[in-house]
Amino acid sequence: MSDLVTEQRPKQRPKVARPRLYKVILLNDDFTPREFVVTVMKAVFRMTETQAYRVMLAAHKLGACVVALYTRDVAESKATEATDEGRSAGYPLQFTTEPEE
Ligand code: TYC
Repeated sequence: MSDLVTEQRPKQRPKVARPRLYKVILLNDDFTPREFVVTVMKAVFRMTETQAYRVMLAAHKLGACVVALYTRDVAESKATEATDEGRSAGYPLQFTTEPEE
């Protein structure tokens, strides 16, 4: 038999805390055409026509709708990109972000 005493290693904790997620929220307005909202969401958020149409309609009826969840940097850059698409076309379309609970 070996005389080696093997010390127990301290319990290792995974140092990979889950990053906080941020919601991208689509806000309704009275001026942006529905089809334009759908086109922007398909392009920026990689949605299908059906998904984009449903989110657009929810925002239209309720005032706002969560589009997707991302890490902070991705949420902010997609919200900015989508809002800029509207501004470039002369529409007040707005996307905001907020942290998930
Ligand atoms: N309310 C707009 C209209 O009637 C369409 C629209 C829907 C605009 C959703 C923005 O987030 C929005 N033309």
